[in-house]
Amino acid sequence: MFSVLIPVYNEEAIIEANTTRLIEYLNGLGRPYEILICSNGSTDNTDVIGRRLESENPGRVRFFSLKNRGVGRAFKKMVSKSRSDLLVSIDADLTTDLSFIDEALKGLEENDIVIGSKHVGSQRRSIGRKLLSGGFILLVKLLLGMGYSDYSIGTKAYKKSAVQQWIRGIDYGSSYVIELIYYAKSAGLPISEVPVFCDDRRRSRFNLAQEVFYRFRNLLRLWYRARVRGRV
Ligand SMILES: Nc1nc2c(ncn2[C@@H]2O[C@H](COP(=O)(O)OP(=O)(O)OP(=O)(O)O)[C@@H](O)[C@H]2O)c(=O)[nH]1
Ligand SMILES: [Mg+2]
Repeated sequence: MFSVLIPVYNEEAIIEANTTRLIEYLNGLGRPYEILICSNGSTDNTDVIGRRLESENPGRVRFFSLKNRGVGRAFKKMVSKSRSDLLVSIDADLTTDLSFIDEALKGLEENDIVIGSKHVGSQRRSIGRKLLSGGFILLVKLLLGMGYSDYSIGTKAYKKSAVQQWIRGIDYGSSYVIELIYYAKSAGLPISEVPVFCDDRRRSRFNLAQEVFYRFRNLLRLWYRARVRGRV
């Protein structure tokens, strides 16, 4: 059994069609699964549709709603509710190839984290977003000495039993990804990186200016705790 985790924020336009597409894909893999969807404070009909998807697909789709925003909060909730040890996180817009899921499950046989990377794969995203994430990846390398090339929330897979020890302390926003990868790497856990194809030209759900500031601040905090004080 494995769990697919999807954070959603105001996704009323796509959540139904994309969940249906995902179910079709997952059925084709021929192994038991559950889809966990968690919304934080969506202000459109996402929660209504999510609850309906849950009742139409009992046991297969589980929907959760939290009051406060933050993908880290949603991740924490889904990890605590998941019924399997294999967690695959994807974005609701399904802008990366679904084949990542199958690849990630194979990768988790030997690794505790699988990083799907659009930078070693290929991507169709706006130049601004490519530059921003490129700059961030470089900073992570300089400050933390970590050379992976994608710290976004989508296309990441985790073995719950391996990362559970850090879940309580992760951040409420998207920095939880880099935290988990950094903790796992520091602890010497096996991590693999696989290329993914991404075609994402829709507007981000994140406020990009705020997100850049937030990520940078958290990266500095992690660097200070890890490199200066010597513990995280
Ligand atoms: N639960 C929850 N989900 C969120 C929140 N903000 C964004 N999301 C979801 O996070 C996923 C990624 O959001 P996108 O807008 O596609 O992000 P993106 O800018 O394309 O992300 P990158 O791949 O990093 O470029 C989507 O499924 C969103 O609905 C939030 O506050 N809470
Ligand atoms: Mg997107």
